[in-house]
Amino acid sequence: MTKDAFDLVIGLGVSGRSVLRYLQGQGMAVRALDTRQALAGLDDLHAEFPKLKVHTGGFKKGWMERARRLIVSPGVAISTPAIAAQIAEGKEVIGDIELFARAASRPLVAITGSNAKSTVTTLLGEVAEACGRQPGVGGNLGIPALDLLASDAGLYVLELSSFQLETTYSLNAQVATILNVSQDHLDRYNRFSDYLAAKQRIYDGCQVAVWNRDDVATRPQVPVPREVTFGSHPQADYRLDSDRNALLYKGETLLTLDQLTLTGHHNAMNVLAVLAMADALGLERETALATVCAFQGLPHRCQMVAEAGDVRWFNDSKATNVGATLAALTGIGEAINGKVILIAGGQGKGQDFSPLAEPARQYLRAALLLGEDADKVADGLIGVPRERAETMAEAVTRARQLAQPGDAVLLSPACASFDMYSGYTERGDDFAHHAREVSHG
Ligand code: UMA
Ligand code: ADP
Repeated sequence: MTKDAFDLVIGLGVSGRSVLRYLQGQGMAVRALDTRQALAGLDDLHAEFPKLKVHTGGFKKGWMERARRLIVSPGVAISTPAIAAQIAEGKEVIGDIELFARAASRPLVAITGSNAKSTVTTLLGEVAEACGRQPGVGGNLGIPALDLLASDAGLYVLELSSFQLETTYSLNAQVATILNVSQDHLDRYNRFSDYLAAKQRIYDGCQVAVWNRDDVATRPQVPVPREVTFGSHPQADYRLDSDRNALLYKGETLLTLDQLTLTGHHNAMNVLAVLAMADALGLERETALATVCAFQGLPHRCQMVAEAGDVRWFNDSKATNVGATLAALTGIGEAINGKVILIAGGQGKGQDFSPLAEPARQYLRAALLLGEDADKVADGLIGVPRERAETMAEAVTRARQLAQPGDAVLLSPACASFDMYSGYTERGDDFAHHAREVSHG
């Protein structure tokens, strides 16, 4: 290595900063850049890394050319011309997960999918914890992967996004899964097949692939030593038997659905995936079953936030794509006696909303649509009464007027929130606040 060789970290958000901590801890020379001119938290950055050379406001050409390798944050597309040019020159371009995979000395469980990643990652982490394996849980969720290396974990459970997988080459997970695939992030990918290909990278070098027998796109497209399946398909190893309302493993009943705190078909799938992975890791079955039964789910995922006048209010703000909203609409629609009033809309990310039309006709009393792509969502809900709302407060007030006893009001936007909020948690909190206000006066 030449005397002034350096790694260039691109993107100074949560993951970029974890990369800086890790590389500096390894004694590596690093520089960092962010294409945003006015980068928030620059003072904190300088306080944490006093000697770091930082550039903001674009890709500094000289640094891009001279860097030994580029460590790119997940939110920065590697198809960006300045990065693509370096790839074409043969430069190594990787992300934080690749650095993590090269350094981790404990078994790794890698979890991706269009939906359910956080739920499944958290629940598997809880199972591993209850089984005494001291898991390090993070990745796209919570603690960035490289920060987990500092703790004394016995096992890593990582949620991985397609963006992270794009820049990962040596994952070699002990257990890897794609939970499900539906349209998402089409503002970043030119074709759906590119998104799928990124997800499939999770199986590279894995020991056990756990895939969804109901969703063929989740099946590994590379040979893997062992495959285990879950789903409602008769041939799934871990199977939901809807006639018996039970979860089975190769015909043997593991538990009945009424033992679970979680509800809905989608959550039954999530529990099956967790049990399949727990078995693949050799975790104790009885402890795993007790843990999944007690799990109450995460906030902002079909979470009941208010109930009054026989109307229930559900916050599913984390539904940022059509697949998640379909699951919520069907799950809640089937579970209640009345109808659903859906609050949806936001940034549509180039999705096709028409898959919502049929369940919408079946379960909806009305849809109230918010945000930048409200009209596009409305176009997908043909045949259902639709109204536009300018604010969450307006949508909630109107929902209260429309709701009849036995109904549910569901915030499940099928869209990102950034046109109106800092993120899905702020959107969900806003909904919950107004829902409680109109419910309880
Ligand atoms: N930036 C640039 N140029 C660009 C784009 C971004 O310089 O063209 C800079 C921004 O100015 C900002 C920084 O990059 O300073 C942000 O980097 P980032 O967008 O990669 O975000 P991080 O803060 O590093 O967080 C990332 C994940 N974000 C994304 O993938 C967009 C976090 O997932 C993850 O928790 C974190 O790493 C730790 O691993 C968030 C997410 O929304 C929760 N993920 C998507 C999802 O779940 O759908 C994939
Ligand atoms: P992710 O981390 O992949 O976004 P989450 O667990 O945070 O996953 O859930 C995101 C959204 O997907 C929530 O709205 C949740 O209700 C919904 N969801 C959870 N499990 C499933 C599933 N198996 N299929 C479809 N949608 C799901």
